Formats: sequence, structure tokens, C-alpha cells
Amino acid sequence: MKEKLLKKFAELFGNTEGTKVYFSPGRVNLIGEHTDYNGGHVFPCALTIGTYGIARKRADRKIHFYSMNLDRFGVVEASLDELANQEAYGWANYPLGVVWAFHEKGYTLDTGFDMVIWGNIPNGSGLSSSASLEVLTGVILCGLYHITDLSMVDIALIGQYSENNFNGCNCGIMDQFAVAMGKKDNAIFLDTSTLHYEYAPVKLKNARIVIVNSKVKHSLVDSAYNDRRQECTDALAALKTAADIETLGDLTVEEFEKHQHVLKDPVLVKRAKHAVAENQRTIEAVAALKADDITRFGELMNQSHISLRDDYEVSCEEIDILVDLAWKTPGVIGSRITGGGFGGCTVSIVENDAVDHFISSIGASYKEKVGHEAEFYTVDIGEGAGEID
Ligand code: GAF
Repeated sequence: MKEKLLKKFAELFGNTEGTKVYFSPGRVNLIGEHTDYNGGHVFPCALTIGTYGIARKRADRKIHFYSMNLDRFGVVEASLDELANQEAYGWANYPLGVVWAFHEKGYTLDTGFDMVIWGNIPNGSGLSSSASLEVLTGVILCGLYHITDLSMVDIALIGQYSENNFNGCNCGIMDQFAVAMGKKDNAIFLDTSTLHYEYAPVKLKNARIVIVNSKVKHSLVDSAYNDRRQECTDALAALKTAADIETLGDLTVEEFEKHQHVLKDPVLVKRAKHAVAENQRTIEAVAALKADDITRFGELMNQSHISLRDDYEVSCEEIDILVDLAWKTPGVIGSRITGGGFGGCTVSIVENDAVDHFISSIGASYKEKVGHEAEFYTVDIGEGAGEID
């Protein structure tokens, strides 16, 4: 891939002298969904697919972005003198937002840069192509401008800040954190209230992770995501009148059941119930994995899906079809929706010798029921973002 990026960079910007090349992964979350803005735990891992970027500083104040996946945008030109989200910039609002966020945090760039990217995270699949691009931009800026006092966690936080404030999605920290901090063959057990984290080796014995892309993305995704956040905020405010808590993640399921009567709206009861129970499931799932109890880990994944489907209501027909099919397929240890929801992907743990049948039988049934093909990826867990040789 590096060769293709170098070639394109030279074609667009003259030569490749003084360029640097970086990679930033996508992520899949194994369990702990919609808990990251509720002070709960998450358990994502970085993938080996992601976004590659090549960049070089310029002598003037122009910034040029080019995506080899989205040639139709051509070279997007922005300027350090006008860091504002513009519709015409399209995808380039993500890296530009990171430049803006660096400036907001006091890391002011004195000259612009040229940047070419190419990625292999399927678009709109819920595998964090935007976080991948944000963190990629963060590591590129640190590399090009010799910024040495920002840690990878700081870069993740800046990525989230740009997405919240420049691109209007009120996301939590999970995606940027996983992309920045990923570690080969490990998932990250992150407490989103303290940012304390621990790597946990994903030892699945004779099984592996299979992601299935439903290839649907329902258009309400951003607004519905922000609505769920608001419902959790409202539920927390009411629960605080009864319990001494800072976040929904502070409650056990028993404590929630004791206090839930203060929630007068049944919708808020369902949302808070998911946030509380999903956090507890995540803690239990990591303990099960550490104890080599993959069967329990899979059961908790299945429970997670039911809760996201019925209480949090972020699944959709196509995803439920994929999960139902997976649950009925021999050799499947657990299966659930992954990511923000309303389409995107499922994540399943499948026994190695059942993977071929999983792909062929679910592939055929999904096509028959939904009318289009699903895509299957048997994935490996990779490293977080950084410069590549
Ligand atoms: C999206 C968000 F970006 C994450 O912060 C997280 O909330 C996730 O949805 C749901 O768990 O990916």
C-alpha cells in the first residue's frame, strides 16, 4: 500500500521528499455498547484493516487533503486561516476538524500540509472509519510538527473533541481510544469514567472473531445516537435524586432495580436498564475471558444483543436477521450487533472449523431474506495508530 500512496502523492504534489507514512486501524467492540458516555466499561480491539496516510509540511498556510477512495472530491483545499466545517469539504471535515482541535488545545500549526489517504474499512459499517481518520490525522500532526508532549490517549481525546465539536456527533471515547491504543491480539478493557485501561489477551482457543457487514446504514443514525445520549442524561438526573452516583455506570443491576421507580417515563427505564446491565455484563465478560470461559463470554454477547435490541432499541431488522441466523448456526459461541447501531455490522465468535459453513449458510439465508449480500470478515486484532516503515 505504501507504494501506491507514494506514487499518488508524487503525482499530486511533485515528489515524495520529506514525507512520512502512517497507519491507523478500525475497531470492533466485543462487548460494552453504549456504555462509554455513561461512565461504564467497554471492550474493543483494533483491527488490521484501517486508514493509511502520507503527509508532508508545506511552506504556506494551505492544507490539501486527497482520498484515494473518494477521487470524486479531488484535492480538497482548506486554509489554516479559516478552520471551519464546510459541506463542500465532505470527508475532509474529519481531518480538518482535528487540525481545528489541535489549535483549540493550543497546538497551533504555523504552516499547512499535504495529505493523501487510502483506507480499507468498509464505509458506514460501524467499524470506526471516522475515528481511524481522526487518530491518523492526530499522529500525522504530531509527527510532522514534532509535537512530543501529546500521548496517544491525548490524541484519542482530541479526535473525540473534534468529532463532538467540529463534526456534530456526540460520540463517547471508545472508538478513538481503541484506534489509538490498540495492541496486537489484545482487547482493551477501558473504564470510561477514569480512562483506566488494561489489555486482555483475546485467547479464543479453537475459535475466532467473524464480523458480518449487513451493508445497511439507516439514515437516522446520528440523530438517534444523540437522542439515546440525551435519554441517558435525563435518566441519570432522575436517578441522582435517589442514589449517590455520578454516572449510570456507578450502579449495579440490583441498585438500579431498587431506584428505578424514580423514572416516570418507561422509555428512560429501558435505556438506563441497558446502560447499567451492559456495564455489568462487560465486567463479567472480561473476567470470563481471563478465566478461559469462552462459553460464558458468548452468552454475555448474546444477552448484550437482546438488551440493545429490546431496551436500547438501536438494532434493526437486517442486523436482527444476521444475529438470529448466527444463534442458530452450529459452532457459534456468541453473536451481537457491534458499534453505534441502526445497521452496520455484527460480531460473532465462531469455532474455527465452523467458519466456512457460517459464511456460506448465513450468506445464502441473508441474501434470500434481505435481497442483498452481506460481507464477511474473519479478522485479526492489530496494533494502534502510528508511523510505518
Ligand atoms: C459509536 C460511538 F462513536 C462510540 O463512542 C460508542 O458510543 C458506540 O457508538 C456505541 O457503543 O461507535
